[in-house]
This record gives sequence, C-alpha cells and structure tokens, in this order.
Amino acid sequence: MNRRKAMVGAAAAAVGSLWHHLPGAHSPARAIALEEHFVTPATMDIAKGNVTVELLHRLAELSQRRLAAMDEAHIEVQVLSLAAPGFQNLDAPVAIPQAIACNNYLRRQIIDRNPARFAGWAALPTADPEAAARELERSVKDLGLAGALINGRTQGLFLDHARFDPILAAAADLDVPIYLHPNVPTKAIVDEYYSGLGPVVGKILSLGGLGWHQETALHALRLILAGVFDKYPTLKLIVGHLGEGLPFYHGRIREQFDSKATHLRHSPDTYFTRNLWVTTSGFCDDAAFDLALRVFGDTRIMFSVDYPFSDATVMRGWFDAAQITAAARRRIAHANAASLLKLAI
Ligand code: GRE
Ligand code: ZN
Repeated sequence: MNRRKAMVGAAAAAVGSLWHHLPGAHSPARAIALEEHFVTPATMDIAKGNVTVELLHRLAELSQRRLAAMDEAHIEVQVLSLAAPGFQNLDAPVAIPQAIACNNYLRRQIIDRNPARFAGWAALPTADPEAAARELERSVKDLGLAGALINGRTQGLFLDHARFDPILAAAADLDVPIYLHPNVPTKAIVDEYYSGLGPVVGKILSLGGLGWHQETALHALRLILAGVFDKYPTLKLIVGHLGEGLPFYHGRIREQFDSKATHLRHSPDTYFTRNLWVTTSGFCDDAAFDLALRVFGDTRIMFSVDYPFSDATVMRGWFDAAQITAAARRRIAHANAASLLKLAI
C-alpha cells in the first residue's frame, strides 16, 4: 500500500460510515494466486492440444498483459506452473532434460525478472520418480521454487503407486507442498467415459466440465486410503477447484470408510484437515465455497484463479463479495499461502 492510500484508509477508518464513499479508500486484501499457468517457448507443444490459439498466447505471455490482469484483480503474486499435462505424459528420457530446462527458465527468465510478482512450482519428470525427486530437491534448494505441481496420473498410475515414493519422500523431507492438478484423461478413459457426445461436449466433459475434477478427487482420496499420510505425516497436498468435489463427499467418505479403513491411523477425513489444503481456482461459486469452508475451515482455503483459463477480475469480484469475516478474507487471500509456501510477502 502506498502512503497516500494508507492515509486515506486511516482517515476512512476514523470516520467509519464514510468508508464506502471515499474513492480508492477500500483497498482489497492483496492476494497470492496459486494455480496460475504458463508455457515456455520450448513447452508450447505440450499444452497445444488442449487450448485455443488465444489461450496459448496468454499462457506464453509473462509481462504487461499478465501483470495488468494481476493489478486489476489486486493479485500481488502468481505462483506459476507449467500448463497441464506438464511433463506427466512424457517418457523419462524426453521429460528429464525438458523439466530441468523448464524449471531453470521459470526461475531465471520469469521470476528473476519480476521477483515481487512471480513465484513458481517445479514441473517434474514423474516417469522417472528418482529423477523427479532429484529435480524437486534442486528446484527448491537451488532455484527457490515453492514445491511441485503434478498433473494427476503418470502412465496411468496414481501417485500412491509404490514407484512414486521417492517424490513423496522428497516433498515431505523438503517440507514443500505438492499441488495436485488435474490431468487430461488417458485414451482408455476417453473411450469408455466420454465417447458418443460429439468432440466438443465430450472433450469438455472429460476436462473442466466434470471428468478431470472427479479423477483428481479420486486421486487425493486414494493417497489418503493408501496410507501415504501415515507414512509421511507432514506431507502437504494442495487440491484446486475448491477441493475437486471432496467437500461434498466428506460425510459419505466418513460413513463408508470410518469403520472399514482400519489400516489407517486415523479416520480418512482426519487427513482432510491435517494434510490437505484447497484453492478457489476456477470456482466463483458461493455454495461450493461455503461447503469447502465448513469442511476445511478458513485456514486451509487459498485464493487462486486458474489464469488464463479463468478471469482474474471476475474471480476477485466474487471473492470480495463473499460473506466471510475480514480475518478469513485475509487468510484466504494471502496469509495461508504465504505461510504454507514460505513466501516472504
Ligand atoms: C487448466 O484449467 O488448468 C487447463 C490447463 C491446460 C489445458 C486446459 C485447461 O492447465 O483447462
Ligand atoms: Zn489449472
């Protein structure tokens, strides 16, 4: 906040009822946004199949236009991630050097040019879990990235598969979160679940229309049921899209598993509020937000947009109008993210 705004704000606070009438006096909480995507020149082809030409341009643009959208929505920091599917669908020999180059580019060509406005998630070559774990460590220790964003399954396997253990161990060891982002469905899933609806509607249904959210909820629940959070009690998992539907299933999950998942140290829903955090990415929805608040509480929800797939100003307007306390708004806008990601802002 600059000095002039601070003084106007102080004056407005002093006169209370005038607050709403002073232009510029109401300054929304600065926000950190966690599910904000980009592509590098070398990774444009990865996202190409899933996005329009216009979206591809916006993914590749990391200066004036993006910063203007952030300013308009009072977003101080975008925590950037390579657009889905990232390197999750590439074989190890291709993915390893590309991931290293991409994470270097993110740090040196993007964050270093605007360190006050951008932070980043590492993109990992998950097809080789040992290499992915090494790259996560390098990304955090050498590049200062906040953790990793992983787009769902790798070669059809969920992260609870034993082969991915080195990645989970590294995240727990480094004490950085993993952001579990949806991935495009595999061909088998597309054929069985999404055929027969035409190419446009079928494709949307397989992605943001429902399908990839459901798979991500399943993925997070599998990690809980596999005992990953008993093995790594401090492992932190971020799930976007207001929890990908998990809040809706909270009661049902308790009812189904509480007495049956006896191999776990706690009831499955306990891990919701020990190991999981959720973001608002892509959702301007009061009902879903209220549910997420009831299940996760205001210390585990974090503002996000899903730029450029969602509109930052629309998301911000919705968030500012949400019926929550000033303390909750501050936590959700930035305080929760700043502490979880250890961002110094
Ligand atoms: C998203 O919502 O994050 C997304 C991508 C890549 C393609 C389409 C899409 O990351 O909706
Ligand atoms: Zn996204």
